[in-house]
Amino acid sequence: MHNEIFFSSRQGRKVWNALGRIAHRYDQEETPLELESIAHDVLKTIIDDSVLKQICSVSDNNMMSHVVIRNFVSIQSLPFTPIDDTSPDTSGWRIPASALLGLLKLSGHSARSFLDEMNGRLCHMVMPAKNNEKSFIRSTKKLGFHTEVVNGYFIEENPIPGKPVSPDVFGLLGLRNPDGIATTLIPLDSVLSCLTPQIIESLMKPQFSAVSQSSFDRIISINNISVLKKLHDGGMGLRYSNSKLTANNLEAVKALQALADAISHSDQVMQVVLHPGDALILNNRTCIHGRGAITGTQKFDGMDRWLIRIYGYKSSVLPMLKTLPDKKHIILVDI
Ligand SMILES: O=C(O)CCC(=O)C(=O)O
Ligand SMILES: [Fe+2]
Repeated sequence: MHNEIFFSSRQGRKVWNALGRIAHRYDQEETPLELESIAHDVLKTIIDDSVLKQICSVSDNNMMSHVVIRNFVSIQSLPFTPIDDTSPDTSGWRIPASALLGLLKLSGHSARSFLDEMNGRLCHMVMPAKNNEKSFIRSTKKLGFHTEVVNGYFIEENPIPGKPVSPDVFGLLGLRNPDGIATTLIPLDSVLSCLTPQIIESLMKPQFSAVSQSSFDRIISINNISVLKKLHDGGMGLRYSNSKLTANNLEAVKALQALADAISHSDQVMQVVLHPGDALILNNRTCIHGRGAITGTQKFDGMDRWLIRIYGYKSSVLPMLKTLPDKKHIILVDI
């Protein structure tokens, strides 16, 4: 099975037009769960079964670490790239947002966000921002390899509702990318093949801690966790961040260093340039990702690089999430 699917421009236009008929009726921040299921039904009538199978395989931890769909939605009109972390109030980007929601749903995932990250915003804006120093640095720096929400538990760790849970997958959709800046990926199996059995064993012991990534407004930490975890479907899952994951003893320090070395020396890094309308779904257990620095490319002229990012959870995980009563897509993490 291939990681890359190519839509013809006719198919991409079909997705835009079909979702254009429904997207204006829903606000993806208010009623995303209704929108994702309607978008799912619409996409299902457009996408053939063999492609659907490819898309679904990203949810199987033994299958594909990621899937890219080129020209998934042909972008026909778009507001300027925001410059300050806010969503544009014009509706021009609702169609791509609903396309990504529908695609995640087709892959077997429902969209969720965290109240503690950008006030619960579901569609994260990935673009250079200059609203303050912190967001400028965060949004333009090189992003070392990581998994999303490194401080979230896996379902295999039996978290009780109210504990943070890491998304199973996340989706990125390219809206603008004038400098062709790549998202970088490494599949976990290629990293594991560079580690000794002893290091793998050390990484599987609950001797690490993790804290929230910088986009969170609050520090949420989890302790006594492992870096590698056997998953329910038999595969291996990873949580990783160079800066947010710490080792709690000497054995753990050595193992984490060996992992960092394997990642930084990997010859299996894939560069995925998301052009406007390209979608990428990453399995957040079996793939690590990053991005080169975009410092210096930003112009703040409305044409800067712009991606949207949405987290997705498998249906079996949803009951483990505590959510806001009136906005069931927003996850509440207990203090
Ligand atoms: O900008 C990219 O290509 C990836 C962004 C990313 O990893 C993130 O926002 O967490
Ligand atoms: Fe990321």
